[in-house]
Amino acid sequence: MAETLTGDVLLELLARMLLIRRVEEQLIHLREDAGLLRGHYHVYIGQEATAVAVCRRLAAHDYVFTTHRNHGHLLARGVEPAALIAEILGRTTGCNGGRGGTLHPVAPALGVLHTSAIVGGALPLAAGAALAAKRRGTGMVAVVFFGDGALEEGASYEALNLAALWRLPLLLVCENNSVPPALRRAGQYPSSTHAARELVDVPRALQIPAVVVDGADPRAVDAAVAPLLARARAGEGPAFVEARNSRWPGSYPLWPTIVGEEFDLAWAWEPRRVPEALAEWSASSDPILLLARDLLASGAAGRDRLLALDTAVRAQVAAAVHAALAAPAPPAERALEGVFAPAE
Ligand SMILES: Cc1ncc(C[n+]2csc(CCOP(=O)(O)OP(=O)(O)O)c2C)c(N)n1
Ligand SMILES: [Mg+2]
Repeated sequence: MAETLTGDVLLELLARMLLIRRVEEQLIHLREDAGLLRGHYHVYIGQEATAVAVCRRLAAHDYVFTTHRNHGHLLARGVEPAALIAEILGRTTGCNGGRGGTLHPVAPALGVLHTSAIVGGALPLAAGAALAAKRRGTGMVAVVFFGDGALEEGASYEALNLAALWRLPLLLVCENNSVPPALRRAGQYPSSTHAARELVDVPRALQIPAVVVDGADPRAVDAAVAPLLARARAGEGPAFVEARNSRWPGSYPLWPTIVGEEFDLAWAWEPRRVPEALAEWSASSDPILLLARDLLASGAAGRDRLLALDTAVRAQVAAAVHAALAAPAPPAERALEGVFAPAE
């Protein structure tokens, strides 16, 4: 039985969720106001609770694999915001020296060995890392975050099957991010592009235990993943979590945009100030507002404490953006370093 998260832990999780939200708002500004992001990009806004709850349960040496929607996973894992922002802007101080950009940032020291923008691409790689972890016999696990779309890819089936056959220490976190609010906690949510009745039917067919969880509730995510990680560490094999989230209205496929106005934590107690276009999502599905309201209702924190936390996060993110913008782009003559083909 997983322990209940204390108010202090939930406040820490809230701070990490706010960090992800504020970093990504700044990325949107850097593109929309300053034209500084090249290419398209994806944000994790609305899914923050899933990453912070899963990553809090990981040990320093565990592996994390993620997707095109990776910013939240990397920040939850502990990548410095300045290093991530610099990477996305293509600066030398980025976590890959500015060579990976938004789709391929890595952080090997934190076990983030690879980020695959190929839908489904991370699953076989994570299964490989889990195999390495199993052979070492040190209780390490690999966690792979992927979208519901990844279950339409053949490579995912092969990875699931091998993980089950070889009892790999692999936690599969499928982030199903377009579920209507009423169906986040339970109930069938069939996909229009998948023949399975429910996504969890797929791993279950391969004898992989699978649970559905409200991805907007960090306590629910924690309660689901804690025993599954313990099981994987004990050699009992892979497990699958379908974390259901409801899509943020600003999450247009290629060019996310701030809807209405920038997020305000005070919306937790002043819902009438929420812009019309965000009102429904904010009330039912914004994981930060849901948690802030719970912390206030339970007396774990007051408004002043929450606002102070947000002020500190905003200052941290402003400093990170400043540092990233001050860093240079890599010089053109170093473009062929770190690639397999020899520089002629
Ligand atoms: C193999 C492959 N096909 C198509 C794409 C283009 N593509 C990028 S993101 C995406 C949607 C993926 O949906 P999902 O896995 O549910 O992730 P979400 O964006 O909803 O988080 C697609 C089709 C891709 N990157 N890789
Ligand atoms: Mg999806």
